Amino acid sequence: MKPYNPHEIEPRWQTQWADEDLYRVTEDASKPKKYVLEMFPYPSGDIHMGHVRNYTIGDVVARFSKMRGFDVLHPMGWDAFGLPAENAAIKRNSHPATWTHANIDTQKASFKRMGFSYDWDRTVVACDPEYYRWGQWIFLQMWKRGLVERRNSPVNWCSHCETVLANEQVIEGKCWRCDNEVEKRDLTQWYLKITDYAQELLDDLDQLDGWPDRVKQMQANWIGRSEGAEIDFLLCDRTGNAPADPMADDTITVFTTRPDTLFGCSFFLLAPEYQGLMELVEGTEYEAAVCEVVEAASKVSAVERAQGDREKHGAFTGRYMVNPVNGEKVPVWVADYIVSDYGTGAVMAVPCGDQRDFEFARKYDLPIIPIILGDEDPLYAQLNGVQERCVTTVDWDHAYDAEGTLVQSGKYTGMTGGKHSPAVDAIIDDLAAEGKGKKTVQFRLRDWLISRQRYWGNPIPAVHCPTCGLVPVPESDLPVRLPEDIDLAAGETLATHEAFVNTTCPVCGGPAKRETDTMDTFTCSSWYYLRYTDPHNEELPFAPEKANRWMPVDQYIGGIEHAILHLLYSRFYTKALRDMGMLDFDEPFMNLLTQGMVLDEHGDVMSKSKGNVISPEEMIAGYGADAVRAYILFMAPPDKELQWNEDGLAGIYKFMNRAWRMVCDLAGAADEETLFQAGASESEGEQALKQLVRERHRVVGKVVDDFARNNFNTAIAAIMELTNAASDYLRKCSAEERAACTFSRDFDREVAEVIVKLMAPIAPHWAEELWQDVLGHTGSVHVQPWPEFDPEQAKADEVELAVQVNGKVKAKIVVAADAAEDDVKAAGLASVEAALEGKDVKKVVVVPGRLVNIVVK
Ligand code: ANZ
Ligand code: ZN
Repeated sequence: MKPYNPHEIEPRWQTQWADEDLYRVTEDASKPKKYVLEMFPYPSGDIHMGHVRNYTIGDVVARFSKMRGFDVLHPMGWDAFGLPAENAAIKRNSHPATWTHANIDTQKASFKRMGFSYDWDRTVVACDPEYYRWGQWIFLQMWKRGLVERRNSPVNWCSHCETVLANEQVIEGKCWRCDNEVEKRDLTQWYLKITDYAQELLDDLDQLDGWPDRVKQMQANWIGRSEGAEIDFLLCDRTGNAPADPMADDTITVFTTRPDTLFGCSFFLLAPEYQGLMELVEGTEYEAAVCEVVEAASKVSAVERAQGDREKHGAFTGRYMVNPVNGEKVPVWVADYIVSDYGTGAVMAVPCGDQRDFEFARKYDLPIIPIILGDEDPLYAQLNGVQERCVTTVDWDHAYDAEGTLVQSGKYTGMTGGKHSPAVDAIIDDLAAEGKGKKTVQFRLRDWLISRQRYWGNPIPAVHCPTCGLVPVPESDLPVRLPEDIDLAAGETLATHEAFVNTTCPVCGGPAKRETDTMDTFTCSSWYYLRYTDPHNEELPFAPEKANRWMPVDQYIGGIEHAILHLLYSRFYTKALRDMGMLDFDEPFMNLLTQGMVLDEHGDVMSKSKGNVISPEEMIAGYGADAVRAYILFMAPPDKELQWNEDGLAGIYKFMNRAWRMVCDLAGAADEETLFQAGASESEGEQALKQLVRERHRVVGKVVDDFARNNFNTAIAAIMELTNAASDYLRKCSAEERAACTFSRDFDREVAEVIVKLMAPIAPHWAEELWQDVLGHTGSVHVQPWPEFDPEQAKADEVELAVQVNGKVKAKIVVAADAAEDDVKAAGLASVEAALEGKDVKKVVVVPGRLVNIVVK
């Protein structure tokens, strides 16, 4: 018998598959399509276990789908723009393209060693002008449709990366890439108006049944829809008098989700960045204190400032606003927990109902007027039904933010207040009738800032002309190519590269300057999955009919770190392209699997700095790629963490050797042409054979179910059970006994083939060698149809049930698999007769196939 030698067979099959072009996409419209996609990697060089896990999962799904009769698209590419390449180039005094392409080559070789079934002809490389050209084209179409805007506003700046960042790239106030504290700067930048799609991005999460709830929840929170109202307050003049002309443009509008609390507004807050704040205090005694707060706030990120537990800082401006419901004058303060880019940047502070306002009021000794109470509050008896204000402060230790009864609230007194309460509607309706407010919806989602001040990205196709202004580059001039002759190490940038910058205006032909910002690399990853459907198209980013055939992606696999960033941006791009008539669906990814992390032996995250990285290449060198694949799939459900354990890998390797021998034995037995005839006795051997027949059908059915639910670990466990049954059969069924059975000699061989096919998606080289060399087929196992199974034959004749008395197992019984429930109950009761002596049986419950539970008193 031929021994299993992964190091010999793996490279051999990899070469042969490539020579045969086995994984070329067929585009066979007669079959149902399946698009299996793993998030394309950043080409950082070596692959790590996270890659191996991600791409092994995708490969199993792709191979299984193909054997199940689907027309499969399973591509791979490289998210090849970005800072690491640029930084590496500066350090090495070379070009980012050199570093990037070298890494792509290394990584691609590793992927080949893993035996992944990609159609390499469809590779997308984001830094390739043939690809980024179409990213520019899409940008121009968005511009035409009003989805592109260039505007000045405070932005997130990472001084370490020397570029601005999108909101999504600021994680708890820090740069997502380098962990540096992010600062605010006022800059003119390019934005994509993702907020135009805020409502749809939220609503369509409901279509995504195949996404983890956690990811949908994170997106919903990020989009952050709040229903509320905008309410206008009048600004008093510097002497504190309300403006004589009530239509004066001295109004400041607030956004509130709680208009029902207007009678409890005891001060008014502006964000430190609020436009016009300085005007309010200019030249007054309050100016210095206000400036101090503004100054201090500019050093802390907005995200951090908005966090509830942070100490709040503020200063009085000396000015007053008029509360529109009762004409009361309330003082205006600047407060650092108010952020400028949410709502209007102005807030009506209601310390009795809002915890942040409550803390601020306590710190600065401002009134906390009780206007909403729960009936358990001691004040309730005193104030219930009282319309006029008589109590102006409380001794509470925190705000009351639940539903309650309005008190001291004029004609609204007695109504139920709280978020979405009747009082909210009543007050908004009245204010709206007087022209002082209106219902609105606020989203937390901001427009996507896409311009970056770095070289290694997709150039924004725009020209600044002194005569014509900002002009898009004509489509026929695309791509705007990155200049190759740039000396990054010497500090050269696109902005200082004369040959790049100086151009002519496409409108007037006069001298003009190119835009020198490049696009966020997340623009590249927002549509690459569409390019795979038509990768060589030279007329368009993709032909709509191709994308519409393959899309949406049926199974997408990637890390949870993209729960918001990439997944939200891609959903936006898809919707924008749909509205351009390029696509006829709403959502790009139907099913999303976020794979769990691979941790080291101690459960720690692997990192180069900790020196605990387990190298996939070393593991492949030791056990072969197939064992690494099988191990990764077997050790944990794909969405759970996986703690590395080399003994486990060795265990899987042993199993593969055992199963290999089993297949060889079964194939050998078939060669002997042993004929099975009618069995006479219920011998051990015949039992083992019966069991193997059942297992053969049961396991095929189970693997189909498990694969469909991405439960690869339990599928492999089932395949192990099948090989155990086969081994039992070979051990117990002697040659003579085989000669006394009804089964044909083909059965041994059938079992061998079933095992090989079930393993094919998991261990592709192992299976291919057995299929072609040991079982003697010509043609690849990977294009064979999946084995059939008969659920009837999978049924056991008899099943063993545990018998419990009050939850404790007391006996085991064996009953016919199709026994009636009453018979099972009777058998169960009989088996524990002694234990039931003198007891009162209250209830008998049968859990089919598992147990009989008897409840006694
Ligand atoms: C009065 C009020 C009373 C509020 C009350 C809350 C409770 P969400 O739910 O997140 O949308 N707010 C509005 N703009 C703000 C800004 N730019 N910075 C900080 N806070 C701001 O939050 C809406 C509430 O957050 C608004 O409703 C406002 O406070 C505050 F019992 O108005 B509320
Ligand atoms: Zn940074």
